[in-house]
Amino acid sequence: MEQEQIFQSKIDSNQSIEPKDWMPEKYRQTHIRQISQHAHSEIIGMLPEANWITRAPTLKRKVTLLAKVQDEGGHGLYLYSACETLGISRDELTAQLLSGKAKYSSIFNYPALTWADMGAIGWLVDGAAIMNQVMLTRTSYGPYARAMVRICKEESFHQRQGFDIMLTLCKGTEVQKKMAQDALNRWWWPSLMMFGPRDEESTHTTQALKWKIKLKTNDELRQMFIDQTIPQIKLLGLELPDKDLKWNEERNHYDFGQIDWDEFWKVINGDGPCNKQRLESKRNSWFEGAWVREAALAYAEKKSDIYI
Ligand code: BYC
Repeated sequence: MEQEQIFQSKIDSNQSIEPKDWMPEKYRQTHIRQISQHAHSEIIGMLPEANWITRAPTLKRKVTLLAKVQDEGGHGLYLYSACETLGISRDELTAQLLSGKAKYSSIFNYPALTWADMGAIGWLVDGAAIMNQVMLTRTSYGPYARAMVRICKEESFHQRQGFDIMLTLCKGTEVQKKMAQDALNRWWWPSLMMFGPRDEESTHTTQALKWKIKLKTNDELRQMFIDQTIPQIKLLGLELPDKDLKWNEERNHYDFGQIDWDEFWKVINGDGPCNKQRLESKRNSWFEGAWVREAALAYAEKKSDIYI
């Protein structure tokens, strides 16, 4: 009881919790869940964009996309390391992902159909990610908060490169502008779903706010994202992807239409457009890459023999 009070008072006074500090088991488990889901999202998130590296329209776009996908891999690795400080191994986390037990962000279960999707993903998906993750730089668990600082810097760059792709397409031919509009229409609703279920249906929010894992609720962040993005859509000269998007003077926010929550729950429960394909692809690369892990291990062992 006393330990629990000391722990909560640390959180209330904005001190960070470090790996060797006492923490309630539920706090530890909640972090393993959230940080590992986040890490898996970064790793699975490499797949839709990697699909376009070989088809990027110019060398400059190819190099930039390659660097972005590589950054996402790096984010996954910082996050797995932060998660390991809670007493779970990387192998256990990988096994949870490959078995389909672990969740990852719903957004990566949608297909990237055209080059404009590379613009929409960078702009909207990384944009939604930043809105959520800037808050996480001040989350209570130290290793997670510190990992988020660098991740956010890189995500901001990704968002700009995505917007730059959209801007170029919107200044281009009619066909290119149409492609940009189609990408916006398809990625808009899944991007809003990234923030999670409505507050009244969110299982973890109340406790997460108390422990300062979350500093804002799912609905608050979703609204902030919408308010920030509408002026950008207008600047691109694109049509709004939802006919109910209207500025509400009284609320000082944009009103928006109904999110299809049935679709959301279907996707997070494994039945979205690309769930099977994503996991299959990850499993294949894990098994096909076994020789690389074995070779790296043999090399490390050989090197440590030399230095002993
Ligand atoms: N997708 O009680 P709730 C990126 C689950 S990667 C799937 O509100 P919580 C990027 C939730 O896990 C972006 N599942 O949960 C990478 C829970 O299920 P369980 C990833 C979702 O945790 C490459 C249940 O629904 N970002 O940026 O309080 C390229 C009830 O929800 C989703 C992060 O992971 C979803 N969208 O709040 C480009 C950020 N939403 O676990 C970009 C860190 C909810 O009880 N995570 N669920 O079975 C978070 O901030 C929070 O976990 C969430 C959800 C806001 C996502």
